[in-house]
Amino acid sequence: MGIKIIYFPFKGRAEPVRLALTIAGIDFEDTRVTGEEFAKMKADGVLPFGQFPIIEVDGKPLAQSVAQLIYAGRLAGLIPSDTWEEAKVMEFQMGIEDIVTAMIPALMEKDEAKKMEMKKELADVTFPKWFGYMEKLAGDGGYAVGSKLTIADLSLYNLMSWLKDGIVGIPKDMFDHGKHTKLNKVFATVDGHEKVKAWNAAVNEPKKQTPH
Ligand SMILES: N[C@@H](CCC(=O)N[C@@H](CS)C(=O)NCC(=O)O)C(=O)O
Repeated sequence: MGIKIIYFPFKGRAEPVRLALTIAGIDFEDTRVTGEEFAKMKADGVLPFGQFPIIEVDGKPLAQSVAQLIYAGRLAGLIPSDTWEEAKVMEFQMGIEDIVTAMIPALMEKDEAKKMEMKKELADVTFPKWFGYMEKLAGDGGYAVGSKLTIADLSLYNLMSWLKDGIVGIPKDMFDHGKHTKLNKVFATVDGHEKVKAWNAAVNEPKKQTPH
């Protein structure tokens, strides 16, 4: 089986899939392309929703990052077999999707003054509210759900890492004020995973890039 992940040259929505496959030791082609190459693929009609990320499994395309993560997560054993636990993982996962969806407009805004205003709203209102929900929902043993690593941990880790790495206009210490103990524990679980440490050292550290 050949898996190829095609995305922009940053973590973004592709990183949890990259991490799931890395943790499982499943080989994949990590293809990172420019905006021009993306535009060409979009114009050529090879992206089912006209969006990245896209993965190809034996040449067959799969869009939508959550569908991709479910696919990779199953291969990697990062989705519980118990139906209720699986639903709880997806509950957490979709909460993360809601936060990402809420933050994208500010990152894409071109007008600098408006962009900073939108980021202030994120920092002051949106993030405290949503990460407050996630903190309540998370388990206290270092996992979002249950007592084993799941795709929800990888997605939370990815989102928190964007914010901890630093996005202009959003305090990078937002998780350091004692309000997100459980979320920080999940972050530490993933960050301390041997395969994730090796991946970060090889791939992310040399070219730290964060959304703007
Ligand atoms: N629900 C989709 C959202 C994908 C999405 O918004 N992708 C962005 C990049 S992260 C994109 O392709 N933007 C360019 C465009 O829509 O033209 C997913 O999770 O895959």
